[in-house]
Amino acid sequence: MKKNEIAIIENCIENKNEKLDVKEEPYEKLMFFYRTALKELEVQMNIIKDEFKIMYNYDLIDHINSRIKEPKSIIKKMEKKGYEKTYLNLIEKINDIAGIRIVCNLKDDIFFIRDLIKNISDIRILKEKDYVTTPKESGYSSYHMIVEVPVRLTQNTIYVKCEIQIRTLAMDFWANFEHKVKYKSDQDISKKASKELVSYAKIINKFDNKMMGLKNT
Ligand code: 0O2
Repeated sequence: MKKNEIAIIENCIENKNEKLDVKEEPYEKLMFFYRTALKELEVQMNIIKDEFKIMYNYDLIDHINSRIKEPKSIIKKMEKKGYEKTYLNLIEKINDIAGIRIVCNLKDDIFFIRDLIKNISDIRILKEKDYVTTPKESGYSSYHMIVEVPVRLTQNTIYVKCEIQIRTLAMDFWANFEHKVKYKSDQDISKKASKELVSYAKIINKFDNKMMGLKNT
């Protein structure tokens, strides 16, 4: 187990293998860390957004959304992945309890933003998934980073995991729609509709490439 996970556990939970209970105080304490890390990340991302707008007159970032994963969604994910529902597994294995989404105009901007994030000295990069260069079978396209963000307490600093998703407005439109009708839907959609969604994702990918081409003319 990594040092930071021990640090979070020590601050919230007496027994690291204690069963997860989203109605109890340890869970509340744990969520304080994720909420604070997310606030920290939001500030940093908004600085990038404003800096490019004000200093360079460029809308690098269109908008930023953030959320703490709902308890029922956390439980569902742990069940789906077959993890025993303990606090330790929650901290170690669920990477997107705190999540931020950065939506930009152009595909190029995704990689530019990624590089800017990598240059922020106190953000640690743990993992990256490039679904932009290689979209998922579903058609889903987005750049994912799992990072650790410092939460500065009065006594010490603890690094907390957050997920960053970076995508274009077009990818965001597709993903939000598909999320509702297929990815998180309780009802199965037909094979035909599923195929259609994949084909629309391909159209969006072409559109994003063409828009990038226009920028460079
Ligand atoms: P929700 O409700 O959106 O939060 P990891 O454990 O970090 O290696 P993870 O989280 O199992 O990986 O998987 P992945 O592929 O990195 O996906 C993380 C998130 O990306 C998902 O979170 C979704 O938000 C989004 N996502 C992934 N695949 C798709 C897809 O096919 N369609 C759409 N619309 N979104 C997708 P959750 O927790 O699954 O769901």
